[in-house]
Amino acid sequence: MKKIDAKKLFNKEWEFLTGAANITQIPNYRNPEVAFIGASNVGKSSIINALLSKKIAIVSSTPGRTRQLNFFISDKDSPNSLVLVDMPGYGFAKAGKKDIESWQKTSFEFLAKRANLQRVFLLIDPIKGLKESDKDIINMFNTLAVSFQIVLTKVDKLKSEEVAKVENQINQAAKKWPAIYPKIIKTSSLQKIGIYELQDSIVEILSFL
Ligand SMILES: Nc1nc2c(ncn2[C@@H]2O[C@H](COP(=O)(O)OP(=O)(O)OP(=O)(O)O)[C@@H](O)[C@H]2O)c(=O)[nH]1
Ligand SMILES: [Mg+2]
Repeated sequence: MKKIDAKKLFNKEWEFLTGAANITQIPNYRNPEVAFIGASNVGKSSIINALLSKKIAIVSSTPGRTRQLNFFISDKDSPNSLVLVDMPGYGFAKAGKKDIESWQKTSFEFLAKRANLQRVFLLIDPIKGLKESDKDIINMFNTLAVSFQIVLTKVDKLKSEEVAKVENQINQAAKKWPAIYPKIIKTSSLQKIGIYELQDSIVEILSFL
């Protein structure tokens, strides 16, 4: 088991590597990756910024802002580098059907065939709870054996009892999900809640590689 310092890893120089709007644009390398996925506007880009303490991913109040897979890399030339992937949000009603199909296809191909993808963090807004579109993606993770972990976002907007209720509901449903890493992380990018815990989760993944 490798010993990795979370502070060092997340305080490193991080840079935007590339964006991929289709499968041919997805970069090839062997560096470990973790991806952030979830409904449009759930807070994927914000959590990446919170993890890295810098405004590197574009955040917007307009849902559907992230329309491609965005890759952020630390220590590009080091064997210890890590890549974070900001994925396009799903369930964005205003996007055209063709666009949605194209993002879904690219996301699916990426998730299904990515050997260096160590874990996917599935972000859920507890105000909205688990939606059908979340369940669809969870089914896909279970079918493809893609390891995923659930992260609740924007917990600053709810009372802790309300967050706990959603957590319990998800834990109940999760008994039937073989691919889940069974620990829900409760976060607020705005108030920096749970961000260290999420960093520790990522460090733990890397330390076993
Ligand atoms: N209150 C609160 N608002 C948040 C938090 N995180 C994100 N937001 C807000 O939620 C909105 C969407 O955030 P993004 O990070 O752009 O969400 P996203 O999932 O990347 O969205 P798409 O790229 O459109 O799929 C923005 O207005 C953020 O300011 C949080 O922890 N608390
Ligand atoms: Mg985004």
